[in-house]
Amino acid sequence: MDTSNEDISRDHVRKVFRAMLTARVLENKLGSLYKAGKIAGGVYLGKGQEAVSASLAACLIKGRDVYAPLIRDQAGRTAFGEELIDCTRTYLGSVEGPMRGRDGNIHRGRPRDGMPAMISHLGSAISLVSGMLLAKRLRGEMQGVLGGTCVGDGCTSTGSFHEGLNTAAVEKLPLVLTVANNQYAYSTPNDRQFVCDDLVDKAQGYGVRGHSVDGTDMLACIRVMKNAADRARAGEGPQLVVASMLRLTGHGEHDDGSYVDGELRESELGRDSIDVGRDQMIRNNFSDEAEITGWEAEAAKTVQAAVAQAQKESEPDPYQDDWRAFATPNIQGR
Ligand SMILES: Cc1ncc(C[n+]2csc(CCOP(=O)(O)OP(=O)(O)O)c2C)c(N)n1
Ligand SMILES: [Mg+2]
Repeated sequence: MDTSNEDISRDHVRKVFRAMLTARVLENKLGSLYKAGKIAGGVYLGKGQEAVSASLAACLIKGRDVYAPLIRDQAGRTAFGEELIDCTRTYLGSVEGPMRGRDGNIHRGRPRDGMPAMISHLGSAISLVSGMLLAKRLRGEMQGVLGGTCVGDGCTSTGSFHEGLNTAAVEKLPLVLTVANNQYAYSTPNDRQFVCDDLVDKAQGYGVRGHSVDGTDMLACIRVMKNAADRARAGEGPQLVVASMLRLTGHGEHDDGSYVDGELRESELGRDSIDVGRDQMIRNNFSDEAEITGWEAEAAKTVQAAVAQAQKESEPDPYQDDWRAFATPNIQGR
């Protein structure tokens, strides 16, 4: 195993890679459904960012920890334990979904499982996770708890980022804040976004520990994220992890991403973390070609079943709906 962290288990690595693979199969399907006009609203994918996403969420324990996924975190959602049916029901507007068919695509969550619904891509999750962690502290439930969320490079220029990270640092909260630096905020490149040499330099200004990682390198992401998670859980306060890569798709499926620099695409940043991960799995004997092919086939079957199920379910009925928030039981008790 080419990672120096002895306490990273084989099961942990396999879990991360399978979540990445499943997310990619699901996202390919979502992209096709969007292009076929079967999805109302936007589709926002995390292609290329799976390693970062899954390796953070794999460090979190559903039911105990707090995880606030953003639009590119399908792999993280899967690693955290979100059922695929929650995703397909939300995208396809099923009343059986966690948002009861009333909220579009990525704004879904299950707060009782420690996974709040996404508010905005631009930093609101940082304060949200911090607030949930503070609540746990006040209730005396903080022992060993961890919170995690992931934002983009563009988010680091917002007031929400500053306020959220600063407060988390002052309160010394057990938070892993990941920045997926995919080099663009929609079409705005890094050099129009910030002038520090490296986003990880910002950690020092907040008095938190910073970590850098190549976001296309699955094993490196697993190692760095586990280290950051262990430190936060142990009481060292917030950890800022900056991972670099490209998104291998548009900002959303409506966007062809043609503004992305061709040289960047050809660089190491343009590698596909799934290809890198597959190679690492085989080279380090975590799995083999046949097993991975089997995982892909299984993912395709599960995704197909989740889409078919959601497609045959009803939309919400405005005359029946009680219009309360999803966290409040509705008339059907969902
Ligand atoms: C306050 C606010 N302004 C603008 C938007 C529209 N918007 C959503 S994501 C995004 C770009 C985010 O870029 P980045 O943080 O780098 O994340 P990435 O999309 O690259 O993952 C923008 C401009 C928004 N959701 N909220
Ligand atoms: Mg970005």
